[in-house]
Amino acid sequence: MLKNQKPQELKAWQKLQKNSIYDKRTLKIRFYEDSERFSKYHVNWDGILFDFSKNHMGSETFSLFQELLEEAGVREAIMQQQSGEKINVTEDRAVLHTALRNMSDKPIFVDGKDVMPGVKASWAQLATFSNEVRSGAWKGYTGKRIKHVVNIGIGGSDLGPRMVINALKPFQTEEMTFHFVANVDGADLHEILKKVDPETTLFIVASKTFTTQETMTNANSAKSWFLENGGQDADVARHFVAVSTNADGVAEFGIDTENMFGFWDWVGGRYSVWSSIGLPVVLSIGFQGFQEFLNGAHAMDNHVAEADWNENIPALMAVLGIWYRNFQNAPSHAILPYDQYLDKFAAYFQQGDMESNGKYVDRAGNRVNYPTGPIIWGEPGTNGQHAFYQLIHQGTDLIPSDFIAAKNCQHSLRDHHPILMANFIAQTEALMKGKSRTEVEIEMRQAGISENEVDKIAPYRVFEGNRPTNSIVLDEVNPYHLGQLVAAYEHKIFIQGFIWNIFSYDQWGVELGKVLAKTVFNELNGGPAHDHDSSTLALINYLKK
Ligand code: G6Q
Repeated sequence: MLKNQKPQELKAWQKLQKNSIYDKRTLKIRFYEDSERFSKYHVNWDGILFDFSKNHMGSETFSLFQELLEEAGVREAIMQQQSGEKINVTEDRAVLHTALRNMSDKPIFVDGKDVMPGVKASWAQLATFSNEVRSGAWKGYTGKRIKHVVNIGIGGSDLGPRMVINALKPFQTEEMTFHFVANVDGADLHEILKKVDPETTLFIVASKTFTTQETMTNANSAKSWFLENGGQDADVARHFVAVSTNADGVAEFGIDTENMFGFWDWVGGRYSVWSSIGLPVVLSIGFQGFQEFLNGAHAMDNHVAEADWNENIPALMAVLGIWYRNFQNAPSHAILPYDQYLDKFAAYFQQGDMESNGKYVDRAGNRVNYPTGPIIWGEPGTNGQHAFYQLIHQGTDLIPSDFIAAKNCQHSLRDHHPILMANFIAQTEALMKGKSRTEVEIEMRQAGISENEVDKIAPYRVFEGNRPTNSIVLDEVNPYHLGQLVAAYEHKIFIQGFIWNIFSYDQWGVELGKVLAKTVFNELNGGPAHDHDSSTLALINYLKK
């Protein structure tokens, strides 16, 4: 069990509190005073450059970060997680997505049983099935190969494969197209069904519980569509497979459990892309590619467990996040990938982070009196520059941001890449430096603007700067480096949740949503009325009509 400790009682936390008050030098001054700043505050490890020098910290803050990680016992917590302890206390489960990418020979025990043979068996099942489908040996009911794969799932059973498939498009087979249906809004499935045909489509029904209303509704509609458009009951097995932990539910739905890819209760939904939930990824890039993805994550698992704090990428990301959230009042954190293939990355970690650390009850069951998980948001650059960056540059909130880029691009339009990279670098520089009143005035005078106008407009054109950023540069977005990157964020989330003294691996807020809708649904369908407030009641009656 992870220890229960109030962060404010840690000495390092108290020292950081003081440090945040007296060391207010701006980033610009810090860089001016210390020409070695970049060399002190970056990590270059295994194809990833992590530059955290553009952050509000000096050498004292940096040592306090390390002191905090040490005093809190983060090293031990990581061990507890990776060795299969039941750290998800409210659900009485281990948290072992790291086992899904355990490429070492080390066994990992849950309730006295090594989970690795099961993990390896699932790899074998994924490899065999994906080889058959990718090669065309797996045929649809009219003897044609599979050309479309439709993943039906939501939340953790959707966002992971969706994000990875997008990120690794350059590695994708050209034989198949991949589609995702998540929303119970029929429009989602309807639009996909317009693009596919029953003879060549494989539906993957992905649901850990196999009870989720949205997924079951979409799966049933997809099955009806299949049967109404030429498929027979006996053909379902060639066109529907399931990824789940619930064999009974799968059988009841009518999918042959031979065609079921299992995983375990110790895999959280939002951490499940490494399991059979990654099936669309395996079909897309092949099992070898998937293993590279796992390899990258495994390397990061070792890195977080072993690297010294001053060069430990996830640990540094975590304490920097705590620094801004708890000591500088930052309500949100932006993830800004300068890579179009990573266009779902921010959305993916919006769930990963907010569902994990959006909690106000600590590990002792008490309400916390300090902020926990920030709002996570973001979009790829450069698009965001023409939209919400305004608020990052000149808004009233401090928004620490992660800029993610790749040194080498994965397309042939080579001229574009230096432009993209120039924008990424220029933004981090501008956010850090800002533009002073004097600079603005000189610029305006040089442009021949009248003194009167300079006086009037100059204040609006001033940028305070001093906006912190991390820059994360991968050699390229390939399966290995993507695996590292995703795992780095996962570990960051865990370390933050651990220090905040909350349980990062349950999601009672999500469970609530799953139950609430059922009551209202029954009422909308003429079921007995429940006691509601006037607004809820009026809405129900309005939609009933
Ligand atoms: C993830 C959450 C949630 C979950 C979905 C789908 O950590 O628990 O996003 O993944 O609600 O659940 P099923 O996979 O059980 O359908």
